[in-house]
Amino acid sequence: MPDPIFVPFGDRYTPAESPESEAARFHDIVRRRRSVRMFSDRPVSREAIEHIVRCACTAPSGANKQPWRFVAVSDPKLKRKIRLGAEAEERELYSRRASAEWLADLRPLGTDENKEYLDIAPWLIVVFKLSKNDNGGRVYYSEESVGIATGILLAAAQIAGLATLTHTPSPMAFLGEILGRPAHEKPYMLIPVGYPADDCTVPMHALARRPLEKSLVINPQVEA
Ligand code: IYR
Repeated sequence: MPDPIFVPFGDRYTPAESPESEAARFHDIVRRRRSVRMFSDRPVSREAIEHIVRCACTAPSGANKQPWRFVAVSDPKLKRKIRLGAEAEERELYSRRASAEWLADLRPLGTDENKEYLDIAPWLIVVFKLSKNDNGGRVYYSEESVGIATGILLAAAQIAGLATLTHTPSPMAFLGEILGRPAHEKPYMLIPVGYPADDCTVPMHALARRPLEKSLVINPQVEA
């Protein structure tokens, strides 16, 4: 087992402005991210996708095992297969699997089993979570690690001016089969990436964010 080696924290990010104004500027960008289901077929370069995934891969992960794989798909035939696979699962969900409560919760989003956007968006990034390393070794906190990486991916796409959707057709085993992934790669999320269609609409319902006081609690004082 090699001894740990420490090096000076050199290449630090030091923004020009204060933490308050830098965070506020970031908020002004991320608050405008919307889950988009109406994409334009306008192309997005492979280079843009590479930069976005490079951002995602900076995520912290348990013991730095980086338990993720991002499979980027632009090939129309593959996208079609993915669409058909997703629609088959979603048909089951909407007609049988989902409870009445779930369907009622989805109603304001106006979603259904039709997933045309999987054909239209120029890229589908399929996120896989590794259940073990490629060399068979252990991974740790993979759910958290891949979740963080996916969050950074969404933010990077937003900064790049690209829209995304966090799509989770369930179950997602068909993605591993269509994309020929090994058994230790578990489908985690399907993320269409592209520009919104010119006439894109988004559900009003999903715009609302709770006021900060409902999400942030500071210094709760509990009597001993
Ligand atoms: N996966 C389905 C259903 C769905 C579920 C949730 I929770 C959402 O927030 C949105 C949709 C679909 O994509 O239609």
